Formats: sequence, structure tokens, C-alpha cells
Amino acid sequence: MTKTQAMIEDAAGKPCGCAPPFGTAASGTAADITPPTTAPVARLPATARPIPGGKALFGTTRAEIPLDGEAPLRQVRLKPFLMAATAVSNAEFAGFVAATGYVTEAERIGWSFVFWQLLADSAPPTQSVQDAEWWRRVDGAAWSRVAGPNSDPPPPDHPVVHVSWNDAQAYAAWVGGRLPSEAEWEHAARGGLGDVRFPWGERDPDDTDFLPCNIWQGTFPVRNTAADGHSATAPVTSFAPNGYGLYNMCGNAWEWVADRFTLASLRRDARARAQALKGFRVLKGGSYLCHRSYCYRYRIAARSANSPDSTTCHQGFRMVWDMPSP
Ligand SMILES: [Cu+2]
Repeated sequence: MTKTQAMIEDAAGKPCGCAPPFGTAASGTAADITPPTTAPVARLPATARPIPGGKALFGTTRAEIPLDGEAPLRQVRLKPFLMAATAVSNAEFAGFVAATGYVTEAERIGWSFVFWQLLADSAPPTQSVQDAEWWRRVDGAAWSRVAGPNSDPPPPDHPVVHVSWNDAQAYAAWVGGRLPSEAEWEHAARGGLGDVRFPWGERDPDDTDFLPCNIWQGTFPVRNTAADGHSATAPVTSFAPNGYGLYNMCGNAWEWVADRFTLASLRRDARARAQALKGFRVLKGGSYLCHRSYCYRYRIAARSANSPDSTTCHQGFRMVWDMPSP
């Protein structure tokens, strides 16, 4: 089975550094998925947090990457909901697989995208993405073998990665939850602070002293000083939670949300971009590969997108649940 490969491009037409490479399965793997039985009762983790409803902010007045559609700032009305305090961990995903026998899209397709520094020196040669040679197509890479067939089992408390949007839908059906909408995700990430850049407020992380989340430090893509303590994923409860008790809303692993990627702008370049990403799903929060020097997308209003069958070593997801009826 083959996938086409491409990269999200920045406004100058260059491939974006850490934005996920995307692949579209040539023969439509989504149709092969057998959704597990929906949970009769929601499997709520004990750490699910109540997120208040009402007027919520979505977008920003201070777009840093306008072509991503970060602006404008909109006010939307949301119902209250419950959100998992953390991204879905490997332990949680393993429980889902053990209970249902679910096989992820990366496993069925046979490969996934891996960042080159995760590969062992002894790993077999891999194909790279054009103009983004740090992204490698690795046969056998999957959620349980993050760097390929010979890699160690992933730490149970790290976010599950190499999971597609379609995989997230299957997991959601099993836990009786769903992916958040993009507006819900942003509202939750703000933690009650309003139109702030980050879940902790306005202060930008730096490479040495202020390290509030798991992003890159050093020179991408060759030198990662890991000053924040992590060169790849970190445990899902690393760093301080935000005002709603949510961990790692920015940094660590990108999180799929429910929405299709759309752009409000009528600019010609924005329309062309929206057309190129038609059918793609939104990703939020950035990852351990983001750095301000080339991918300033670990901000709340920042966005990326990928095809719903694509998988990489830095894309995961988090669950929300509707509030139980009284
Ligand atoms: Cu990034």
C-alpha cells in the first residue's frame, strides 16, 4: 500500500519544520476500520476535569502565522463538558487494544513517519520527505514501536503517538467520549485566562530559564539540548497544569480535534491553501519538535492539519465527554 507524501508549507512556500508530514492512503483505509463496540457507559478517567460552558474565546487578535487561520478572535457559546486532564497515554491505549483487538491504521498500512533523531544508528536506511529530510518513512513504526520494529516498548505514561484521526474516533467510541471541537480545545487550553498565547499566560518559553512545556531547545533539526528534560515525548503529567487542571495542552504531542480544517480568510493564497488541505482534520498544541525559530505553533490559537489517516511520532489526542445529564 502506498501513501503520497507532502508537507504543510509556510507562507513562503517552504515546508514547515515540525508540522506533521501528511500522507493519504491510496486505497482508502478508513473504510477498512471496524469500530469497536461503543461503551454502554462512558469510561471516564478519574482525572477528567469539568470545563465551564458559556462564552468562550476561539482564535486570536494577534495572529503569528496568519495563513494558518489563527485570526480572528471569535466569541462562541459552549456547553460545559468534561476533558481528560492528559492526552491519551500508551497505557490507556494499550487497554483499548487489549479489550477490542483494534489494529491502528499505521499497523495496517505498514509504516509511519518518524523524526530522524529517534532512529537508532543501526536502523536500516529510510526514505525521507522532500525538503524535510528529518521526517523518515519507517516500515513497522506504530504506537507500540515508536521508532520502528526494533524499538523498545513506549513508556506507559507517555502520550500515544502514531495514531490517526480515524484511530482516535475508534478509541472515542470505546470510551464513550469524543474528540473536542477546536473551539472547545482552545477554551479548555486557556484555563480561564482569556486571549493568552499559552496555557500558563503570555510569557514565551526560552531555551534556558523558562521551560514550561515540552518543545525543542537548540537548533532544529540537528541539535536538541533537551533543556526541558525531554528530547521526545514526556510523561503526560509533566509540567504544571493550567487553570482547569489540564496538562500539556501545548507542547509534547500534537492533539487531533474533531474539526475539518477551514480558513476564514478570502485571500487568494488562503483559499488555495484551504483547497490543498480539503478534508484534513485540525491538530492543536504543537509538539516536542516545535521551536519559535521555525515553528511557533505551540500557542493556543496556532493550528496545523493532516489527513485523517496520517500518522507520525508526534501526533496524539485527548478525549472529552458531554456532561452527564443530572
Ligand atoms: Cu511545530
